[in-house]
Amino acid sequence: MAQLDREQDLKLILSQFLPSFQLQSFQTIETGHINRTYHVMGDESGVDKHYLLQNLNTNVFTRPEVVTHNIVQCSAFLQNRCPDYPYEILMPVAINESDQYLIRDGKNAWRMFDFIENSKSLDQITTSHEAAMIGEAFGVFLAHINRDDPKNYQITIPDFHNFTKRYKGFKDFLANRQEKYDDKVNYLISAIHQYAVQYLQLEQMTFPSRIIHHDTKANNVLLDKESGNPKCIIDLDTLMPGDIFSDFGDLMRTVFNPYEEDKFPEDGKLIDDDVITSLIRGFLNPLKQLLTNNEKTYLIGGGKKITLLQVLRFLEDHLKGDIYYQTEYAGQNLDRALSQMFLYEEMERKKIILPE
Ligand code: GN1
Ligand code: MG
Repeated sequence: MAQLDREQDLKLILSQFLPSFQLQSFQTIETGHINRTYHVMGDESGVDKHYLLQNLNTNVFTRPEVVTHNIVQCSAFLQNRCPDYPYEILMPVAINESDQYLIRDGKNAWRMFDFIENSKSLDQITTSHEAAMIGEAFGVFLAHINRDDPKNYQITIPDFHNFTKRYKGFKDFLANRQEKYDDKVNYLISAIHQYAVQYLQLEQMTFPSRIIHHDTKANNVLLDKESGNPKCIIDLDTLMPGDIFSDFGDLMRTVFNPYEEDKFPEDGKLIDDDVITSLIRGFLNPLKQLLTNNEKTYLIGGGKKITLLQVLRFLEDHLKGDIYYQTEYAGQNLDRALSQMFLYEEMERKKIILPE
């Protein structure tokens, strides 16, 4: 879409949220693979204001009202019931001071947040201190939000991290195709089959239902630009009941990987051991009281599952013609799947253990 058309669109949406806001400029934020996100800057009754405006992907989030319910439930709980919660809280902007937060226009769903100033996020972690901060940020978030009852949250994407169901779906999908695959795809398919067995077994066990973020990439923590301390947990779209392994798993997947998501080389190595230890300690410390021994025992194994699940999801999307994740070039989902598989195999080789 041309820049001018986009600007007209954004103005129209913004006028419905905040009639007195005058848009001056905007920037597209490119980090997510699913929603379209804009940093909008302008004037509101003489005051300079910045917001984050998002167009939700309704093919993925088919019930945006329910996504909004979960976010508002979480943010209101942290605001009203957790006076000791140390970070900023993302509350969506209410439309014209109502208790509605979504603008629907056919298939489109728009929502808005205050822009968190003086912050930065890290796509790659390079120091133990950074890893400790990221781990702690999610640990603290989970410790607080799990004072609430998981029953207050609805499932927005059923079986989102259910390996058993996704693996079965993947096998059925392959069985219904008569394709010949190239070497890379064949390697990925057979490696997925090989590593899947342990996770099918793990998922036979029952673990407590937790309120979890479900997308704990390192860059979903905003850090203070100067001090580097955690400032805000963002991207609460997939916040819903699940197990603790999902959230530890996406931390392993993103913090242990010194490369971009689609660039882990075949002979790549994980981040240094002390960074790994710092992440784990940072995450577990705030959760000492909450987690059961069983959750701790299976934390690393359960966490690794998320990287393998991601291989499967990227590969399936590649084979289906890139219908789910946004891509910047043809073949990117295959690159993502291969990179995540090399990362996964490095985690297997490394035999990560919980520090004392
Ligand atoms: C998607 O759009 P983004 O980057 O927040 C995906 C996550 C994946 C991630 C992989 C709803 O998140 O599950 O882990 O890409 N979100 C959804 O980088 O599928
Ligand atoms: Mg996300």
